[in-house]
Amino acid sequence: MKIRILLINCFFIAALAFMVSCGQAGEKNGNGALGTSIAEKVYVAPGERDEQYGFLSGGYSGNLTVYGLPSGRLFKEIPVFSQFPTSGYGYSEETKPMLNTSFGFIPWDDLHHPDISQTNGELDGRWIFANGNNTPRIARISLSTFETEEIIEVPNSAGNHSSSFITENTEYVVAGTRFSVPVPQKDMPIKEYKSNFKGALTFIAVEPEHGHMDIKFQLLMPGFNYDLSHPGRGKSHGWFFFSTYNTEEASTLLEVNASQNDKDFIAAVNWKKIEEFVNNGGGTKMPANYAHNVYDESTHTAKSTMKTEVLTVNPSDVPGAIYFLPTPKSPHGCDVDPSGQYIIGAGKLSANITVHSFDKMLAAIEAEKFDGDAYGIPIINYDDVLAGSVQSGGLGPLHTEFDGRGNAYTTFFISSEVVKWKLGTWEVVDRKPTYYSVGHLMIPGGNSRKPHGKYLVAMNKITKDRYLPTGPEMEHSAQIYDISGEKMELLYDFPTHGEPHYAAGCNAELLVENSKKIYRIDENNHPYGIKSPADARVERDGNEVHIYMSTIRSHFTPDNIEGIKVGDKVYFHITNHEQDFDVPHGFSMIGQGTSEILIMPGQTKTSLWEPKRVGVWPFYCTDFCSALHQEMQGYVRVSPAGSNIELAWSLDE
Ligand SMILES: [Cu+2]
Repeated sequence: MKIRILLINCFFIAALAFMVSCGQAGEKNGNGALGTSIAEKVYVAPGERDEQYGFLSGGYSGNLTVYGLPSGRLFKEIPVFSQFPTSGYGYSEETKPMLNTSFGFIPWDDLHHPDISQTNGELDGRWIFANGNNTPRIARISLSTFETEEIIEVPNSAGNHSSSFITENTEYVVAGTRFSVPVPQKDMPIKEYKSNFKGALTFIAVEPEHGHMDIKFQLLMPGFNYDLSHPGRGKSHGWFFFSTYNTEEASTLLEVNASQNDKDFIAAVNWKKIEEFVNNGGGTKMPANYAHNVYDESTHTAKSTMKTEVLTVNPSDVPGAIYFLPTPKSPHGCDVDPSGQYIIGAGKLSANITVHSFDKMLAAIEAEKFDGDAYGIPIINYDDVLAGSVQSGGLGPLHTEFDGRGNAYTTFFISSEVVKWKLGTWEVVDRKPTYYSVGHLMIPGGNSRKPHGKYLVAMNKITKDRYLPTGPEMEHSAQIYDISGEKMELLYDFPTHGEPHYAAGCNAELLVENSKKIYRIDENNHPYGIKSPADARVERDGNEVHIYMSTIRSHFTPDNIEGIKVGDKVYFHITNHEQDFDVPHGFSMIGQGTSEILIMPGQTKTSLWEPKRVGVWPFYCTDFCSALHQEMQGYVRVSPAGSNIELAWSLDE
């Protein structure tokens, strides 16, 4: 019996070896990672680092995710518009004000398009901006701390979609409305949408030194839907381009009713001209109500201020500043090539890609050759602005990025592919399938004068059959392609969070050097921070108790607190006294109606606890910080509301 099994096993092993070797020989001639050196191109060996950072929007997660390229390894999730239990963002007292809006505390949004700050049209790696669609907001995230530093709400806007793209010296970040709405908002019949609703295109000035944002002006455009936008660059610097759909101004069943016109428009906005008009006292101040939230790195605390006014500009008050470029058919993506000459409009119901010429646009304006107007805004003749059309052979073009070598890459949602074509000749030179239904794509630096044309990341909406199933829901998927050669090569797949839209990427060396490793204790100006564990104490102010607490491996100071009463509001102000890279401590309290918090070295964070029951309740460190992390704990004694137990605290008593 044993011999028979052995023989059978030998036979199977021999057969298997034969099949495997056949398979490998076959693969060598075909595609697939094992047949070529593709795997090596994304393999980052243990201890080695990726070449580039990729920042992918998290869509309805409200967050931004940081990946390494080419490995596709997830490094961090940066909370922006959503509360995030992993770090306590939006739960700690210091960060709650970041999520304040004119509608109150809104701990969620739909983050779509990140864009890295630029100087002279090149990525400078200082900040990354991102938009919240739902409750219109623009955020600025520091690329030294990888934390959200500022959020400004955008009034008179809805569905903040053609955002947050920036001009080539980060003069402005724009926030274009997707939905037109009554401005100011009022109670009116929806049927009267046409000619009564307005589309606000908001230009937010960015202060050059600290990046602080301030709404400079809002253009009140006709009531179309403003979909995507990109800044002019090089020769077209000073202009901004916005794609529109629903120039029909339909208010119902847009799926049908917004597809009636053969062409919608790309709106070309000369923002320098409007800026000049505004600087000379032009525009109308309008009452508004919007939040401006700023995080101060010295006090580790955010402050929310409500603003009450916004400067609006009626396009007809600045003649010569805005033109419409007719673009077939319900254009979605609106992209500008690295030279600033070509404005690419991808009609999502079109098979071809429309390319407008900036020079031809200027010539038509000069010659005043217009094909009528829309609400007083001149429409340039389609043929007078058209540079060319890419006969793509694909279906559903959406977005275009560039490699800096004269090539453009456009995603096709319906035919699920990336198509590479040549700027100027419009000829298709390559096409590769995506798996499946690709939306945005990103080439690091692709939205600048100097793309790093080595990798392309496609962000796909549907993942089915690419990964192990995880129930009805699967994460979306990114795919990385090598675009350094004439033909694109698919290298790797990796799952993404939420519904990723646009992404931004840059070379790692741009950020690594300025990356913050600790917060210096001597620069900690948090009003409740303490410079040393010797300053730890507990103070009562009515029913508020403030605990000035220190953490250092592997204990809290104090670790035992008595004299807390039911009904108190207990603020744990915790300073992490470590001055060593990557040693956060956590804090969590039993029965706390909020998230734990994570405190970085040298940082102070505050967690609020409202004890509801008498007893002795433990707290502990949530982040594994040392071999004795498990011993990092303490107790709070809670007495009845009226009790006269004195406040007391101790360590090692
Ligand atoms: Cu710890």
